[in-house]
Amino acid sequence: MKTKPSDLFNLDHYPLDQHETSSFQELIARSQSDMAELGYVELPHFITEQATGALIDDAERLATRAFRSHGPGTAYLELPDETQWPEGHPRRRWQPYGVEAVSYDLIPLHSPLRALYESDLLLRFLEAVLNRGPLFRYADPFGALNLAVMGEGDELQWHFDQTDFVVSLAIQHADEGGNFDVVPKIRTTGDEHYDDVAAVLNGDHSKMVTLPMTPGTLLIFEGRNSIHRVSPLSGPTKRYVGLLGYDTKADTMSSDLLRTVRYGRTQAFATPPTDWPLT
Ligand SMILES: O=C(O)CCC(=O)C(=O)O
Ligand SMILES: [Fe+2]
Repeated sequence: MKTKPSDLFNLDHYPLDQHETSSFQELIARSQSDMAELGYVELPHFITEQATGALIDDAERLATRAFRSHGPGTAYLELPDETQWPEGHPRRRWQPYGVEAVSYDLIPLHSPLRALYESDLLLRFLEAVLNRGPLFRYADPFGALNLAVMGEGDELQWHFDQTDFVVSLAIQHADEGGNFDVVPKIRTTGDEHYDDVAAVLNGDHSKMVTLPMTPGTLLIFEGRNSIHRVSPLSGPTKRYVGLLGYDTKADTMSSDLLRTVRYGRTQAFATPPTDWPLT
């Protein structure tokens, strides 16, 4: 059975299907002002409670398909040029990370997470909020949609994203930690603010905001200039977050290097396997 938008989205609070109404216009205006002021828009209860429950069940099944990546990483997601940056410089600060990801090509056709991502209602809403012209789902068969799975001891290091924005969906919280911490707008395109970045890496959390990300929350986040992390988590409950890839260009693809590191493969499945593990 095909998932209907009203099964997924909390249309009473977020009238995605009624662009002409004043409540939709107000939602867009509010979201745009949050984006301009804070660099993110947090939309709690975006997903119905019932759909959130279905997403959790789905995530439990999907998690068995996750590929684990871990290691030291930098805030700039690159190998530092040691001839250019002195020791101790933020560009040369290595931090541990550990996360598992289920790539788009492994997410079954009937998955509610896939239905949500492939919904045009959601795409049109994001277009209205971001106001940068037409938006496209990533063409990349790996990175277009991910389920990020994190467990005991996992964390994601302080970093800046290399994309203009990320759309994430909170599905399940860890028992402890696993918070999404942000220092909004710590740098600008012209000024790196290395001293401020160094302070954050040294544990200065005075300008840090922790976003609650209660399950069912949709977060639209500009991560290019806002340093952020997922704090170390503990306890047996997994943290599940859906990462939805969009761009203002039609053909965004991941490199073979990124595919190898994050998904452990470079060749995508033509259709999602129905059984896992593969026999
Ligand atoms: O898991 C999250 O909440 C955010 C992940 C993140 O920052 C990223 O994938 O760049
Ligand atoms: Fe990020």
